[in-house]
Amino acid sequence: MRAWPSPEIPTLPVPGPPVSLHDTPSGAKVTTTPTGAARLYVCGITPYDATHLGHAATYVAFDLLNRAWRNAGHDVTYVQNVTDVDDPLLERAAKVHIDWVELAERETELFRQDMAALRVLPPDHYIGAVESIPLVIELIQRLEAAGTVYRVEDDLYFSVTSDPAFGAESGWDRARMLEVYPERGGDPDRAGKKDPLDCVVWRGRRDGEPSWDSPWGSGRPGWHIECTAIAQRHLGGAFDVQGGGSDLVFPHHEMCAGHAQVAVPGTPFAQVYSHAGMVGYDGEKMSKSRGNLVFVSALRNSDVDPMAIRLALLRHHFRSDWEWTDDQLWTAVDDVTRWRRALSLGAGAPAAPVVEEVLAALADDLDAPRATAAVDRWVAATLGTDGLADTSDPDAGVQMLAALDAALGLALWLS
Ligand code: 5CA
Ligand code: ZN
Repeated sequence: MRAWPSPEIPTLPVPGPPVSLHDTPSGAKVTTTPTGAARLYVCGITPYDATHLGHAATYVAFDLLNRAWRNAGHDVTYVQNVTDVDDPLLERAAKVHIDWVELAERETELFRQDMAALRVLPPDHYIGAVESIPLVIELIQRLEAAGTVYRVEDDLYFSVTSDPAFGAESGWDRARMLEVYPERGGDPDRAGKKDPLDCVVWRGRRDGEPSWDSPWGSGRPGWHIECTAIAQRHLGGAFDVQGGGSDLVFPHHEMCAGHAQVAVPGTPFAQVYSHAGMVGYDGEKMSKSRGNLVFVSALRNSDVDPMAIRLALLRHHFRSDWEWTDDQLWTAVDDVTRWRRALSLGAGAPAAPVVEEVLAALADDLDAPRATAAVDRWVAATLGTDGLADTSDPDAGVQMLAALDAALGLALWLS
């Protein structure tokens, strides 16, 4: 599937430090050590509604990782999926009487435009679930050969206990898994399952649903197997980072890890699992099913500068849960105006130590609040908010513009 156009990224004169990231399974901060290109998989959208600020926050977070690796001198291979066939998409399409393919295409296109506006670097491989059905079938055949799948009526299930490491990705106990499972697409009470936590890998055809031929009869892929198949094919085993929002810690990433580790024993799915916090609005997690959404496209349509949206997101650490309020956006609009004013002066307070601090903060578990605070201090010094403007560095503006663009994805170049 087509991704979106890549923005130009300036090359910085001084490389950034190695990149460390909090790893969900170990609970520790791990220094990533890519060999060759850094390999990143970030779970993509289920395109049944427009991109909200929660999605945007998660994709901007992993965009910081992509940029931090590049600034540290690595090439990056970035893969993202689109869950373009799944229960919520089909349910929404039926509800609003629109063809599911059309709905998926429309919302995916809007997502591309939102990501491009926010200057999120595109994935190298942007892969839909539908187009990856042959990969999914191949992977299920491997699981079948390993004796880890079984049939319940027309559906095929993966036996979670076949992965000795099952549970290690989330670190959750069974009670917690069982509690959350039904809310996140699981069916613990389905009769005939060997273990309530087993998950569907191939869902037999239902009336009114799209289906594809397979060795197990016509049907469609389960959710988790989709990401496993796409990541394994395009990134190989033990890739550097699996990313997504914290609502994917369990079951999604646990199941992906399970499928992959059974298909290729001895090779972990990913080396690091990194999770972004949940963005809330009006007291609850912003979610398509709850309907408490602020859409990126709606803000763009009301002429909000996408760089202000991006800055508002960057003011929060990506791993924290936080609540969106409209005044954060207006603060960011003011900040962008002030930053642009300082950058337009050309000369300013010394840039090199600020650039170093920005790169160091981002390489340290993507600490954007620390990075943006360093920029605030530079802006204040340059504008002389205390009446004493510091313009001792003649090239400060150009250096800062490049660093803000390359590291934070904030393009504040003056037209
Ligand atoms: N298609 C699957 C992943 S394979 C999916 O979860 N799609 S999604 O459209 O529901 O979410 C896309 C991404 O946005 C996921 O990484 C999800 O964790 C993240 N996300 C969803 N809601 C929020 C939120 N309120 N705050 C932060 N991130 C969110
Ligand atoms: Zn996924």
